[in-house]
Amino acid sequence: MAKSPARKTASAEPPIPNRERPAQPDRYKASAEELTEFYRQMLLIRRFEEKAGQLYGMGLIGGFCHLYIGQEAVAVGLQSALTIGKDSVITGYRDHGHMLAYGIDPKVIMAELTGRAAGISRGKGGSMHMFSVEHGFYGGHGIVGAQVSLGAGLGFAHKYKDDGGICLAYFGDGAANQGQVYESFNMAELWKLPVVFVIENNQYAMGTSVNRSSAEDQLYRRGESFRIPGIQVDGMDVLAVRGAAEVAINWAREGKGPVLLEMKTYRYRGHSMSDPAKYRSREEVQAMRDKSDPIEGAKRELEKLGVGEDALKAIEKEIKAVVAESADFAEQSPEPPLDDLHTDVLVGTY
Ligand SMILES: Cc1ncc(C[n+]2csc(CCOP(=O)(O)OP(=O)(O)O)c2C)c(N)n1
Ligand SMILES: [Mg+2]
Repeated sequence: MAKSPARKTASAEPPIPNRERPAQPDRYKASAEELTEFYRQMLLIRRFEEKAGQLYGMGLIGGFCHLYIGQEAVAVGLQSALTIGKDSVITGYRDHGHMLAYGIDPKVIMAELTGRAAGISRGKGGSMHMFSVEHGFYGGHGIVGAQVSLGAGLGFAHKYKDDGGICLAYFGDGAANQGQVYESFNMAELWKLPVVFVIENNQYAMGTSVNRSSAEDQLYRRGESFRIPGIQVDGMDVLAVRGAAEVAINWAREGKGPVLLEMKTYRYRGHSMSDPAKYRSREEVQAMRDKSDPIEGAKRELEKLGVGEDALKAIEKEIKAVVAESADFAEQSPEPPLDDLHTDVLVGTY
């Protein structure tokens, strides 16, 4: 059956009768200092992930490994608008970038990837299962869409405890077709939970493009039947992401209920390290890198703000050292002792 071609641009106002809508976000006006920090964090994620890819190739990382390269502006722009210690975050298995953007030590993330005792989940979780409750980071989930329901639960906890926090619940374009997402939307709006649902639309779910799999491919509209307003955002532009983050986070924090952000982004690498990526052309990936790379975009803006080549080179150098240090740590620190095989095992009776 022929499918109508994907619509590329979003229409302005989805029709939700009698529902206040969040303001259309402006691009964030960052100072040179703030943008330098966004640039630094995005570069850290990029270089960390490149190194993780190398370690995987060398056999030092086992199991699954999903890289975040290309999507850096999403995590950095959103995380920068959160209140650490008050808000919570939950995501899927493509989680290293989120953790780095949240200020978690690259050494313990890399050590988790190599399965070492010093890793953030003591070497037992690997790439997909990392948590940091101190940072309000609730994982790291391998079941597609599961984090959306758990995110609604985190939102419920914020409301129940009246702690002023909100939850950012991230999921992919593929996960957006999961049934539990819509059960969660319903409860979240019904109970006006402080949740920002973030769809990271990187255009593919494993090898299936969003317009091959989704009847409504304008994913920001997916909350409409639950009266959840949605905003579509250029997820390759860290300032656009930060602008939208402020509107959405304020909306949820003010008690107006959940809101949906569709971040239009792109992953440069395969779905995971074992994906030969035969479902798209090299030219498609290259065109995205050339035209929309979030790090190159931030670099151009920084130059306009008067941040010179030397300052950017110094950041490159600093990041290179941080990543090298995390890789050395992850290679040299010991594996968990054998006795640890018997700890953290949940035994229940039903
Ligand atoms: C419930 C469930 N079904 C299927 C899978 C296998 N699977 C893992 S990732 C994935 C694709 C998800 O794509 P998307 O939500 O777009 O996220 P992305 O990988 O692009 O970040 C699938 C089908 C799974 N892990 N869980
Ligand atoms: Mg996807």
